[in-house]
Amino acid sequence: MTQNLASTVPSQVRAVSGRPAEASTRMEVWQGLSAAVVDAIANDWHATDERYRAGRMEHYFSAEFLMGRALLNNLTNLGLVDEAQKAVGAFGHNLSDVLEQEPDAALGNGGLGRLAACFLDSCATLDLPVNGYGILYRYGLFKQLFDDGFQTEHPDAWMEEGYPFVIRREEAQRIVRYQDLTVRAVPHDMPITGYGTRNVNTLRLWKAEPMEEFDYEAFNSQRFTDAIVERERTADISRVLYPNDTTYEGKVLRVRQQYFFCSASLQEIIDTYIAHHGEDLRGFSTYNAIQLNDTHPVLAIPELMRLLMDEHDLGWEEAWAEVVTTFAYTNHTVLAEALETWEVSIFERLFPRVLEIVYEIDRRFRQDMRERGLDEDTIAYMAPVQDGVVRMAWIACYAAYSINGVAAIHTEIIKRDTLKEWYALWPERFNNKTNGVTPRRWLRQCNPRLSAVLDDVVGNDSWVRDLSVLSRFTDGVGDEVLDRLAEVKRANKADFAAWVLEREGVEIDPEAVFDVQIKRLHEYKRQLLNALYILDLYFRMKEDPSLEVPKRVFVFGAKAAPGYVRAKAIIKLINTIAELVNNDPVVSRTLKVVFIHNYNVSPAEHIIPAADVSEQISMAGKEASGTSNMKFMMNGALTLGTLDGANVEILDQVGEDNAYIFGATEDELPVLRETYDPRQAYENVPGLKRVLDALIDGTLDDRGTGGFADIRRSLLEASYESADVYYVLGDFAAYREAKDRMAADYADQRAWQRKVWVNITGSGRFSSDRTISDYAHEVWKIEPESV
Ligand code: NBY
Repeated sequence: MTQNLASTVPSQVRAVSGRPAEASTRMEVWQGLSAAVVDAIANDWHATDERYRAGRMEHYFSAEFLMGRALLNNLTNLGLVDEAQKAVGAFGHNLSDVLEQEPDAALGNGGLGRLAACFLDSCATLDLPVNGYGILYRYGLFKQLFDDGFQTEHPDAWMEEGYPFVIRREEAQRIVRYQDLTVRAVPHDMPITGYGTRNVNTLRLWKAEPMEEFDYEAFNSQRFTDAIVERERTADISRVLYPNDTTYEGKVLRVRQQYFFCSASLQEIIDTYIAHHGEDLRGFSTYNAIQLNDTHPVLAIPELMRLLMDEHDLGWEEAWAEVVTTFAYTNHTVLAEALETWEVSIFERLFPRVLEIVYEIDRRFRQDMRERGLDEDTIAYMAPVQDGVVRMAWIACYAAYSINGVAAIHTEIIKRDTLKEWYALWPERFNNKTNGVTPRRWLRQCNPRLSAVLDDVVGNDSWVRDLSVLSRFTDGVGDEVLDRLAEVKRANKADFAAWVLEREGVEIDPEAVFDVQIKRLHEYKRQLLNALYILDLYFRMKEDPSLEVPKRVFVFGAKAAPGYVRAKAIIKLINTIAELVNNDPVVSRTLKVVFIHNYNVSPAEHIIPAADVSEQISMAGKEASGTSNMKFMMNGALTLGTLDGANVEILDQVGEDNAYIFGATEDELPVLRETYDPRQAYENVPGLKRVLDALIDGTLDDRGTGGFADIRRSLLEASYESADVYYVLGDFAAYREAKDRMAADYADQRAWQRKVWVNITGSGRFSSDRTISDYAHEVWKIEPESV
């Protein structure tokens, strides 16, 4: 860095606003400061790119990157926070107000998209030659508002006011051809800085644009509207992120999106290969590995076959030899409804050549399997194409050299159930890579107070690049450190309370236990279990006003997929319970319920540092990993959870005394299910009848939508096999016991802070740096390259 921000920021702000810095708006200051940051890293960014392209690289293909805000993250990584504060202070602005101007880049739904973003941060910090590839959605995940407690969705035009952290690379555009449409793919690059390194990696997001600025013929022949319509068809491709986080939808536009970014990215990777290693592409996989983030980019498999054969003269065998040594596949779910399949007719219409290649993969697969002696039923089950449907996960399993789950228990489940036929054939391809989260954003940046304590305890900030150093300090810290932890949490809770008051208009007491569940709304995640607990507690307090209940604040944040009717009814239910509790003159002195609207990355940065209790209560076996559980742990919240996903490994780290684990386990559930009768739970489990009846007796008003009755029916009155699929009533008693006990334990602050410290210092394993270095060594076979 040649110049400091004090000298570059005012001129960048002036260039944005056309006014003196002093007269510029906060938004203009955000723009100018951001531009100054890009200016500061430009040379290193270019040097990193040149260096990486010459050697072996890993390319992370993902339809989603849930990046959140960029400016503070970059300032933190570059060690420029204080300098930036002074630079904007010099003309009368306050850095934290400026930072609040920034829109979130919400180009993802939830965990899968945020994982991709954490991975990029770790790759840059570890100097690893890894680029991300995805789509520059004009509209990110919808903005959520509540109208009378009902979710409404609104467009998120996140770049419309200008966004300095994406740089258009006109010169690097590619052409993507569909049977019915040819488009330009224009790359837009985001710099990915690391902590304590000069390397700057790249996230390349492709935008679809029409081949010609105007279709002059159409305009001239007075078919003006036809010409416009054609332009819009192209722009449609990168217009909007699909807001489903589990159920897949066979939409033509979605498969167009997937092919769009896969084809453009592969073309670029091939061109880079040729520039450095010549025209003979038989060495492609020597220099390139591609990680497929779930099945969304699996079209890259037949597309790479097509490019190698049709455009670069390889034969089938030669091309396939490269493909099966290039791709690695990550599975993120065991839910059947999430497995992507596409009707053959869609492929026929969009890319017949790709379909032809898929059929040939299918033909060779069947032949291969017959030679191995598999029976016809198994072959039909595993085949890439069957009954007019292309199955993306099966193509991935057949072609990928590595198949991984995202937590130990999840990997065992995919080996045992979801992908068992593939595991039987190629056990060596299967491996586990337990997820992680970046300690830069999720600790250093969002929790400066706790970071200061860690700096003092460790003696330096080395923990930011190697979180595992904290484990050396688990034992042997004195009470003064525990007292400081308590002070930090209190201060964070006070900040959060002010933020909640301003944003949601609800007053909460920092003395209360802050109990938080933030994640996409899904029945398997069981926000309903939490809601029923709160309602039951409310009734217990009404029934017995002398009951001793610790002060509590229940915090929710969750978006529901717009078409997921029951999930939306659960949101309305929680908001209705919040109203009941918060407006009760007596109960509201002890309990408060807050539903944070429009939950996203930047709200998470306010919420997590203030949490005492981390709700991770999915039905065992359903949550592949979870990643907020890790963020909470790092920030000193204790887990209230089932033995699911990465909770299992958190428990391994901290021990039973330092987490609150309850409920049926994954191996118990099939047995329990055989005799499970939710009606019996309803009749016999204390409190359940009362809360379930409140859904239909007028206590809670769903405004005539029938949503609450449907929720009740889903638990009790559906057909015998499908009632309470997620075992909400089955786990209710255990949950209530654990949650009551946890709140009571909070009173002994010394013992509580001791548990908190064990969690913080035991969180090293859940840094995405650990995850990424495992991928780098075991799957990608890449080494650090420092500029
Ligand atoms: O991936 C999540 C898992 O539920 C969570 O347990 C895990 O920690 C996380 C990272 O591995 N999955 C997830 O977020 N999935 C999606 O967001 C998603 C998005 C789109 C579609 C399916 C799932 N889709 O079919 O379009």
